[in-house]
Amino acid sequence: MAVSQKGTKTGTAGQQETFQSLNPATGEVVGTYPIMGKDDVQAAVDRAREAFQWWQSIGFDGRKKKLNAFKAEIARNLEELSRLIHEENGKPYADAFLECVMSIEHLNWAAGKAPKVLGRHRVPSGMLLLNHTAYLEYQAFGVIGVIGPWNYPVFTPMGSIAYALAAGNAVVFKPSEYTPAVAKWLEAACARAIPEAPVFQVITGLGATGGALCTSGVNKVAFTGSAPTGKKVMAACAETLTPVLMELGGKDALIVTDDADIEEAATAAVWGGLQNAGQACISVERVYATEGVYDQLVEKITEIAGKVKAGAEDGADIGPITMPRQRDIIAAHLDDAFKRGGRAVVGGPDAVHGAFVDPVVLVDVPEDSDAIQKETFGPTLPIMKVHDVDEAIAKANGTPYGLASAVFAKKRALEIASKLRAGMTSINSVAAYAGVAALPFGGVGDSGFGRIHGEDGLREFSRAHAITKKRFNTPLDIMKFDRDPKLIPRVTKLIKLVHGRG
Ligand code: TXE
Repeated sequence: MAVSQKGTKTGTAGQQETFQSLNPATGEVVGTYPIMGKDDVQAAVDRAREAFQWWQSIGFDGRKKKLNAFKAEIARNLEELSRLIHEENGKPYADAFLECVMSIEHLNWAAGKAPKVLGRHRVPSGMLLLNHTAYLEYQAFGVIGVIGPWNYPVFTPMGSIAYALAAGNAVVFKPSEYTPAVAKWLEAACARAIPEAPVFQVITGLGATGGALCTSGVNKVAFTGSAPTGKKVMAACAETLTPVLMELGGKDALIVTDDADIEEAATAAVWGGLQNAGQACISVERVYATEGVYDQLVEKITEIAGKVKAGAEDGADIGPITMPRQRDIIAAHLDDAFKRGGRAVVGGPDAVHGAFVDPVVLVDVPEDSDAIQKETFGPTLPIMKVHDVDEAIAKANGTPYGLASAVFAKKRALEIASKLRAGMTSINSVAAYAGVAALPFGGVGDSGFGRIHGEDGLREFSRAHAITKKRFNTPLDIMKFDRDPKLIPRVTKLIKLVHGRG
């Protein structure tokens, strides 16, 4: 049986090559899928282009009804989808369930808010053009290509899919080769809810299939994955000036100050760092604690994290590492940390075993080591002592990434949050922003650009269209050649009167 997943070409179905997705805990085959080539991808995009025409024709209200039916289809079959995620991605059922529930919330919000956020509305036309009515409307791009990851196989791509569909686009989705079954499930659910046209299709394959999507003539590509692959996607899209949205990795910091609630901070740090075995772009990957609370925090985190169990059995808190080669990265970061003086207060050098990685809490790790600077994407949590809040902020901002962050503090919490170079910050919790549909999600620097979720997420999948409508003529019309010679002096006077006194 093929145990390595990515790139495992397992055979041919007729002329078509196939690949398998495997249960990362057991190695059992979850499904066999075609490796789609350029022609298959093009055919899907062409079908999407046609579906887009119908999707447009039913308007915002029609789409809202249809997307609510899609949402209901997911909600009615929540257990089945959660079990499939558990099987194909490896995460515990409860975590799979949580990501489905959050995705339903987002689908609901996007469908409900799209008419108001994107629909045509009046904006002030200003003093010089008061004889015009000004309108702003957001129009769909057409077909959006979504390229997704495996770590949250529903929640992450749905951040693009739901918002792109609600904005009036058709979507062609290339899921990660580690989680095609989950994507096909979503496609089938959407087809049951919206049988009229394939507004949401899934294409399966490896990296080259994603590459083919980039050059297929889609009107925008929303990519979630690693920065190196993101650069390849951008380069491919540059050939056709196809705009891109980049949701890349992170090295998120959690700051704990002297006036924080230590019990709360420790509980959240352990959850934020270890849940989904640390395989989240918004995982807590570093903790900075000020001197006054450092010892107490390390003690509390040690106590809580010491009880977190990795395994496939019921009751295990974290599952296997989904992508086999990630285990080498985690092991290398740990190795580097230990060689450079780091110590484990939970777990140790033998944490990586088989498909699983046991939680590791580290202290005394130098700031320039891989465990502090690079994305580990595993259940490891380094805690660093800092002299004061300013040092914590400087260190939190000291990597090329800038996705999310968390602050545990009382007095200066909002001030600290505003100084963090990150797209999102939760105060006295972790990852709360991801569950607030109205808040945008995305990063800066090596964490990418563009936003999913919220009003920004809806606008990300549409283009602004500015319209003016002249209602009557005024003597102040300077936009013609045969204007009254006295007009410019008059307007000069007016402008000075209105704007010249500041
Ligand atoms: O990502 P890739 P992988 C990080 C995490 C992990 C690393 C690699 O650190 O170790 O990325 O994970 C498709 N043109 N994140 O290998 O390679 C590919 O098929 C177009 C962070 O999964 O970036 C898959 O569907 N597409 C992240 C998707 O890109 C291509 C979540 C992601 O693959 C392609 C996951 C190409 N040339 C991993 N090559 C997050 N931001 O949450 C590959 N793909």
